[in-house]
Amino acid sequence: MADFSQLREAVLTGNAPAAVAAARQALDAGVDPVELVNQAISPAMEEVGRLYEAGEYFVPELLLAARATKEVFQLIRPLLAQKDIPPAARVVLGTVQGDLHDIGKNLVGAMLEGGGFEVIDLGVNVPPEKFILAVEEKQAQIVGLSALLTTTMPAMKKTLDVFRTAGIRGRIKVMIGGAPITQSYADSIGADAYGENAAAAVAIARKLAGR
Ligand code: B1M
Repeated sequence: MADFSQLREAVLTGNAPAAVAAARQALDAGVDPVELVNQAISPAMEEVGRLYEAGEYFVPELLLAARATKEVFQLIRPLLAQKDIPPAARVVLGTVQGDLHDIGKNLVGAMLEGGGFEVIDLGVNVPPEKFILAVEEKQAQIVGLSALLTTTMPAMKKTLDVFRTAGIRGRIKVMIGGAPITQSYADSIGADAYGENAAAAVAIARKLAGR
């Protein structure tokens, strides 16, 4: 396995130029971008979250780490898109209304792209109607909802309720995820699937797409 210690360290310390340089070096050495996300970026950001919860990191450190990750994504996104695989399905992805957390959602999006899905990322604080417009416009088969706050979990239920009212629920599969989400919550609101992490999200999306 490749040595990702420099890249992990650069993300942890929020050093965007060093993170991009380490990522570029790994890619030039032939490392698969999906492996890079899985083995370096994802664990590094999970560690950043843990350090914040432990009171060792504060908001500025979080934002710097998030920026470093974002810049690495800018580098690897075109490479993920270049992979010679027909799209497994179209996924409309977003963080639900009221919630501004996007690091985990971005990881999920990058991993889905790496797994051959076409991802339409609507960003954060996405109202149900915006998901519906994107589903209609892009003829998407899967919708991915992310939430990081217990206070925005009900927005997932609301989003599903609006899908039902709008008559699109039968046409799409809905996967939900985020730190406070559980399988039982997904069952309780009638989502089709729960993804525990970005790697699991890809496997689940494949199942939902019938692959
Ligand atoms: Co906020 N925040 N935050 N925050 N923040 C949490 C979530 C919190 C647990 C921290 C804490 O207090 N311990 C807490 C929520 C408590 C609760 O709800 N019970 C919290 C709070 C309270 C808040 C604010 C209210 C703080 C305030 O202003 N007083 C505020 C809310 C803003 C808002 O959304 N309206 C806020 C703000 C912020 C920042 C802006 C500073 C920043 C976000 C920056 C950004 O996202 N661009 C931030 C961060 C970074 C965190 C923590 C520290 C880290 C989250 C993260 O990025 N984790 C977080 C504590 C924590 O989780 N340890 C916290 C790393 C990421 C890789 O993991 O997002 O879980 P995660 O994603 C995983 C899985 O969950 C899963 O896969 C991902 C990759 O493996 N997954 C999916 C995620 N979405 C998925 C979708 C899927 C499938 C899997 O399918 C579609």
